[in-house]
Amino acid sequence: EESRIATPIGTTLDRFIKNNQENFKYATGELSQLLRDIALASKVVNREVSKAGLVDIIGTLEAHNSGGEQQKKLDVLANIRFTRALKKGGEACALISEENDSYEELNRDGKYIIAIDPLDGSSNIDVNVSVGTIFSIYRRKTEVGTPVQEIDILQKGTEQVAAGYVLYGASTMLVFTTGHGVNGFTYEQSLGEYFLSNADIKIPKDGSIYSINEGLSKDFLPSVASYIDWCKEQSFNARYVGSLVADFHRNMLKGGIYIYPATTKKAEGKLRLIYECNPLSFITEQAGGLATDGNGRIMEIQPTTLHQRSPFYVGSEKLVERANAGSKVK
Ligand code: AHM
Ligand code: MG
Repeated sequence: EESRIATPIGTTLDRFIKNNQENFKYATGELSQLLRDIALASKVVNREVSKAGLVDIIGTLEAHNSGGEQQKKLDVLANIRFTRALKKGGEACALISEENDSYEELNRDGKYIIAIDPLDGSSNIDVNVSVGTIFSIYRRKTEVGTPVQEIDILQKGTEQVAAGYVLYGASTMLVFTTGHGVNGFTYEQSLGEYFLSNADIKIPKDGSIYSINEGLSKDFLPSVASYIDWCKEQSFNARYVGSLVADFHRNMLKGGIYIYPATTKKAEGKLRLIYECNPLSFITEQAGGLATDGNGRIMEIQPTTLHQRSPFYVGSEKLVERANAGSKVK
């Protein structure tokens, strides 16, 4: 049952969470706290990302004072920031991160599992192009206080209670859902606050943008190749940043399709199911769009390993439906 958003544009994230308490499942305040923890860590990461071009300069300056503390890569730093915030918060019992081979146990008394890609698209940082954080929140299946089990970790996307992303772009945004629509917040640096800027986001049902790495076209399957030909016949706009959150965000607001397909070389595509595809799929569906692996719904895939990959088709309903239909015809 849909609850309306009880918050006007311009309210702070904190107030939004308070005003919409009934939209935060289980309403115990823990999920709200988790989102606050994530928001706080994202501000720290934002500060570091925005200084990225100065790293070498500041690094040499600091080497004078602090005895040359080793400069860490930003994706590693982001992982540390988010892990620390979630550990301190205490609500999470385990963390799955792109940066770690296996999951990390946090607080056994925590009720939630977090999956995160702390800094996606990090190869773009060196050239001052947008990057993002993607996250997903699940309830644990096993009893609180006991060790985390595989059934807690390997949950389907349909089990998500919240998901979101942070886009470190021209301005920094936090976009998330708790299963009651999607809302976007823009960060105001000097005040250190996120303000509601995009309430109840809906993906246009149709669109005219396609986003795919066409450099791989020699390895495309026939269904993908003919779908892309169709996009060109329509004179669609090709837009591809190569930073998933940026490509996703643009298509969600403008209408379009993003595809990271299976190729003849990589049958599973590139993107990771648990902390890239699933959170963006939850947001997409909440915004009225579709997310599939070229066949079925992403969120119904049962994960079998932590870092498993999946082909990813996401965006406007009509476009994704058509691409899907194409992959079913032989
Ligand atoms: P990463 O997690 O190693 O940063 O890779 C994920 C990124 C996405 O942000 C982006 O959509 C995709 O890889 C681009 O891949 P490609 O360069 O193959 O087009
Ligand atoms: Mg990634």
